[in-house]
Amino acid sequence: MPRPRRAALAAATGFTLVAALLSGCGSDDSGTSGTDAPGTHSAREPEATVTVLVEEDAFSPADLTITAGDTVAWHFDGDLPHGVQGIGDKAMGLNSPLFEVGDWSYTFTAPGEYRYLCPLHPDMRGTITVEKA
Ligand SMILES: [Cu+2]
Repeated sequence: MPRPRRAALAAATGFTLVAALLSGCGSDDSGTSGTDAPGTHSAREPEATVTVLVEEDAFSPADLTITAGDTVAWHFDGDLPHGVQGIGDKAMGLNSPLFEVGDWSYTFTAPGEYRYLCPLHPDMRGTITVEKA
């Protein structure tokens, strides 16, 4: 289990990123959190942040399915440095710094299958499947 302080930090980081994304694209639903207008949120699920834990020899979960617009936050907390690096053209934007302890997140806007590995430990692999929103 992550220590509460670090978990709070990760949550805050993810929220800031989503908030920045919302304001950046001029979405009209920013600032309406807390209100629940009937019929406005049934067509589309709100964006979510899903956490992948980076363990010493694996990503957990290694295979993950999300919806376009969702953010994946990788949480690093170990004794060895690890990173997230996309495999192939589709996942070219996936390229994190190396962390022993830290958090890195990426928002997936286009549907598809994104494969990645840890550049230092190529046996550590994962796949993010992004479904159409
Ligand atoms: Cu690694």
